[in-house]
Amino acid sequence: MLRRLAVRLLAGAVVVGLLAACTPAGAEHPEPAAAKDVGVQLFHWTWDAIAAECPALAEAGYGWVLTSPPQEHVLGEQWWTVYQPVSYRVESRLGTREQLAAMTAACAEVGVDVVADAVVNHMTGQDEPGVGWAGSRYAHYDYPGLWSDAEGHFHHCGLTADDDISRYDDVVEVRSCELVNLADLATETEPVRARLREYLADLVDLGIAGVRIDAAKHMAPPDVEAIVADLPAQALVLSEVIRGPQEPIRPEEYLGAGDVLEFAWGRDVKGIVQGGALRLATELGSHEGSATYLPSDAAWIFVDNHDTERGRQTLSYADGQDYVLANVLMLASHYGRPIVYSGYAFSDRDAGPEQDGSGAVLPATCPEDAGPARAWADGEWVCQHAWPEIAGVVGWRAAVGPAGEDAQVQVDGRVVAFSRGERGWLVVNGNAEDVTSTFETGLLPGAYCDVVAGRLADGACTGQVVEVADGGHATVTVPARSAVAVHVGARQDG
Ligand code: LAG
Ligand code: CA
Repeated sequence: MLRRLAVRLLAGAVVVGLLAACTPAGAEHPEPAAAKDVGVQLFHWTWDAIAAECPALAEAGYGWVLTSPPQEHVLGEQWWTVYQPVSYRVESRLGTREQLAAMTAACAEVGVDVVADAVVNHMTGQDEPGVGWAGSRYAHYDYPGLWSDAEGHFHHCGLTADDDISRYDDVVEVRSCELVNLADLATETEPVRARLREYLADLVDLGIAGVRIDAAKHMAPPDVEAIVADLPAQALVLSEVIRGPQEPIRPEEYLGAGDVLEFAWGRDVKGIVQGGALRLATELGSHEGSATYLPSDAAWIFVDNHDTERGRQTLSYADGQDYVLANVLMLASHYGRPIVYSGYAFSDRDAGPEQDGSGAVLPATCPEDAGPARAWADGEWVCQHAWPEIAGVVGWRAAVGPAGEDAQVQVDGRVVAFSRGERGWLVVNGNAEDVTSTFETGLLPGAYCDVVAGRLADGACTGQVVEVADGGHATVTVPARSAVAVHVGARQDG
């Protein structure tokens, strides 16, 4: 289903007559939409910690969680050991099979879906034999009872000196050679596909509602389609296909398997936020903007993820207020659907999360003052999803629902306002100074609480109250490089 894009960019006008000019006094406010399309990637959160967090996620307005890979993996402290599968036993340093099932049950109880990261392109990258987290023995191309070279389960591409991928402009190499020495599964063969389907079916039995397909670019689209073929129709499938401008493999090729992660959005929004012309963010993915984005209804966007926060292509928690602005723009976006990222602080790219003596990951906890201004020590859980500014706008998105016919954008210089009919209104300020202005909000008259800087607690707003007058006008101060967001679910006089 194609969602209608109703972006209207009206440069240079502070107040533009949009929506009905007057609303009858005392008209009924609409109910919040209670939409559930915001995901959150809880990178390296344990199953127990996610289970404990789900009520807060539901309360904030998140619809689903993306976990780190749940299968048995190689030993080692680095974060990326979980991307080297040893078997498909659901037993990892993030928790046991029982804990995973308990997590999906606890989250389902509060209406939050759990989506697992599925590593199905490859096995380990270890040249020496070893033992995995759950005790399974393995060698680079031999996983007893599962995969072996003798049975033809692996690719040996023979196209490069060490069988490693070297050229991303060669489709065959990208899909049949090894990604950083990781033993590459022969995903075009039926036995391999069948066993991978079995793994995903097991995850579904454990209550998993969808999968991220790790390294999808490194498998041909029919392989990915075959691997996800038996998932329930409503399951979320997120293919990870990193868009490379000069590369022949296009993310669009994977739409037959389900939805696809759009890497371009996070890369493009970084420069836009740093430059301050926030209007440009509303054009990302629209026809005027870039014809190269995935179709909106199949695209998932993100400011950063665990890979990009370790590179320089996107913003990350270390960018503080710019990161908040980018997240607000994502959550207000008419394009695609958003995934908020939440990880731990690091200065070494390889550093894993804090672990106990056995290597089990310690449960995540969020500091009380988690937010853009805090200084983070290595290993601390950054809890971006709980930063008040981000969580508040997640609640805004849940309350206003998907952008429909009533979705509008108004631009005045570096100030951009998003209107969502009578359900909500949001404004971002790309200037280095506060801006006070009178806006046409489209809202019914009333006193609304700004959920970026404040919260409605026991009927009182801890931040700015936006007084909407008859006709929808409101005079609002938008803090420098920040935002104000109001919605029908947080009315002081409601
Ligand atoms: C992904 N998407 O396609 C993940 O998002 C990404 O995080 C994974 O790489 C990659 N695919 C493989 O699943 C990560 C790290 C790599 C790491 C790899 C395997 O970014 O740095 O490679 O996981 O653990 C590491 C070393 C390599 C080494 C390899 C094999 O960095 O030097 O060759 O392990 O031992
Ligand atoms: Ca492959």
